[in-house]
Amino acid sequence: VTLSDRPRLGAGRLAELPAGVARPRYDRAALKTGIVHLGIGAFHRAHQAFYTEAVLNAGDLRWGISAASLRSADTAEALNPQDGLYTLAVRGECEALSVIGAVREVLVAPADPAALLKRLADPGVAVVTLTVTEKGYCHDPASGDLDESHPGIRRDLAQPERPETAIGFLAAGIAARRAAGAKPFTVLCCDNLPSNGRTVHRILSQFAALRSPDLGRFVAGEIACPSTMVDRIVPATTDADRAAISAALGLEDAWPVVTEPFTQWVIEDFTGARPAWENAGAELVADVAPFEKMKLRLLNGSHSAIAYLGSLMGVETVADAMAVDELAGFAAGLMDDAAATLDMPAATVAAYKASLLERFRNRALRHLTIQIAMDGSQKLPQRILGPLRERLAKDLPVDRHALVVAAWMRFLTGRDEAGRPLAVRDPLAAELTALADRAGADAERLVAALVGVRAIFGDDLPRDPRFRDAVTKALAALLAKGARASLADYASRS
Ligand code: CS2
Repeated sequence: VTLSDRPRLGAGRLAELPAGVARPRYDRAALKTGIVHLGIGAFHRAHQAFYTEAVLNAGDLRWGISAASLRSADTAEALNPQDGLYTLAVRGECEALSVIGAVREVLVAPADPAALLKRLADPGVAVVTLTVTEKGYCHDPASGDLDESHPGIRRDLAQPERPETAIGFLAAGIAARRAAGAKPFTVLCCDNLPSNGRTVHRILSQFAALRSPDLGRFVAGEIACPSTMVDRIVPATTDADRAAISAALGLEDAWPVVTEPFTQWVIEDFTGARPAWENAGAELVADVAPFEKMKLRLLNGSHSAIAYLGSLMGVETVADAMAVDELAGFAAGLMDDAAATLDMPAATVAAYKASLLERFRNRALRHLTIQIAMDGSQKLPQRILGPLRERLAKDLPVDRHALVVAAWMRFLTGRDEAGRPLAVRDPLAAELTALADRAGADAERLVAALVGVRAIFGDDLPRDPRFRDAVTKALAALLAKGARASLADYASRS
């Protein structure tokens, strides 16, 4: 990143911001740290930090955020020189800019794990939020259990006082608080996992039990991991975004975040201390499951469909994909198919579907299909295979969901339909691309090779002839005539 010679955004320069730019209305010097966040990326900054900022603006200054990167130092290097300040650009019909002050510091866990452990042990911290992406939980996506053979988990078990993974840090923080007689924190997973709270509770308890049976029982019995449904589309920030936003501020912001107007946060209510996020629009409910299922299957499921089919066709962004009639029609059809597996009133689902199609058409965002295509092995189970299984159980056709699986398999061959390279970024990339290479461009062989990956497909799907036949047929069509022509067939069938 090359910065201009404008002065850098920072605590001492808030008064210089143009009048139209919102900024913290509270005294940042009086902020306390009440939240530790693991995995500070663009999503956290556009979502949980945005809700927390509203709580701080309302005058409750207990909830400043100490955020950590578990991998690279990039965010810390961009934000710490700005005193944690960054711009949130909300782009719809027009653009609204706010400078957010909720993040007090960004720690780099690999460089200084002790600093993060110290924050986790701080009795003033009541909530630990996480956005470490699906793969950050070191679990087996098909079963939802801890992956005990995961290299990070093995290292964290060997060296529990110097953890690397989010799970290792949580366990170490919990153990330290327990030893000091401090109240446990609440763990709030904000990633797109199925039953995310329950899943994290299971993984964390399993990990803790491997550290010691006593700690395992403590985590299982005493640590609350309420489920949440998080929703806001946040494309990766580009250099063009940086330049445009810094120019509008008149100050250099090394890492602003760009997002859409829509935002939603549904949280399973819990008894531990927490910010009054409901005053900022979050919904506190008794059961998140129906919301989460609807979101994962309608939004994320059709996102993945657009990502794989679109990138095969050379379509760069979600908004561009929505301009291709066959793709937009397929996304809507896939949502209808997924809707048959939900426990939500039909009118709610219909309104949600309409709002999604409109959000996907937002041309002010450039949400890249290749960004959404990453980590398919971690995403397909809850987005596509879950609803597919439920449709099989109800004897409903699974052609559309099978086409998404086939498009992902075709994607793994590493070339789009014009022969251009496609980057396969996935924790299982080496295994998946080797399997795809060995099978070659043959539908039967490719399906046979890939459905054998248990961590994705489990034991049941590879044995189900309805599943295999539907995927094989879809893949044969993709290979023979390409995505656009294949999609035309699905439209005529609905
Ligand atoms: C997307 C999500 O990258 C992806 O896999 O489907 O990040 C999506 O944009 C968010 O879940 C929206 O809330």
